[in-house]
Amino acid sequence: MPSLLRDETMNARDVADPESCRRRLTEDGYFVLHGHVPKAFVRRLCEVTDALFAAEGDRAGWEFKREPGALRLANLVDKHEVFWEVIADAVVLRLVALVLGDRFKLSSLNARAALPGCGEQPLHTDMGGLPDERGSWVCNAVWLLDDFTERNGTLRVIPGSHRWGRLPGEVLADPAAPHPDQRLITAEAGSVVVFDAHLWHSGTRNQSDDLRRALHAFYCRWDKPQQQYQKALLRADTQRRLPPELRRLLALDDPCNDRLSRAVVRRSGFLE
Ligand SMILES: O=C(O)CCC(=O)C(=O)O
Repeated sequence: MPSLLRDETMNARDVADPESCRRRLTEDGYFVLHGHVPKAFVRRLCEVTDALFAAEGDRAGWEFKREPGALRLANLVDKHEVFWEVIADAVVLRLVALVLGDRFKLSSLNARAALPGCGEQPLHTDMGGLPDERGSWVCNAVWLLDDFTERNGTLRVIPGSHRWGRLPGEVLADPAAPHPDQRLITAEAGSVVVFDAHLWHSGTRNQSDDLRRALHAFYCRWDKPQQQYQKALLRADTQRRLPPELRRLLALDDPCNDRLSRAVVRRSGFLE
């Protein structure tokens, strides 16, 4: 297996100045790593993801939640080693640390493919969470497996909304409606959008004839429950094969995480 920490240096084009990164994550709530993932690796991720969609069929996503209008896969760390490189990407982890501080863990790794004619979501925060007295506790990294365009559905964000201390459902008459401050993030396949997941955001409608695919590498602060309790979901054989740095990232040997995550109710920002 290639090195898990695939890129030790910040992407020179996009992350030339870590202070400006921090400022953008703090002020706007998101940062786009354009063209971060090598094309061959994007192709490999697409192959494996498509094969899993085909193999899991109607059961796909059963470990978490189903979404009308989109295909979803959950528990991906258990399903192929190629995903181990996704969750451990050094550049992405450095950005996640700017949001969550140095002590964080993977909360879940899912795939989402918006179906043609579908895919619009209400504005939400992930896990329906607001920052607490320690600050932000959720951070998402959306890995684009296809270009995100206005035609196939961009990721929509409301810059700065992670600092408002309110959930969109509490404030907006219709969280699915266009918002005056919304920004539509377009980017090419292989880009990664890292965002403070208290940011109001949503998928938008896929108006193309093809699937629009992405991976969601979702992280949370050490003192919060995982969205998907990795220790319960990963097969014994997977757990045995994982290298120590990934065991740490997945909190497999963390009694505090066991207490927090064992009995957790599955929480999305908007899915029932
Ligand atoms: O795929 C996207 O553009 C965003 C998806 C999202 O926010 C979610 O599924 O919670």
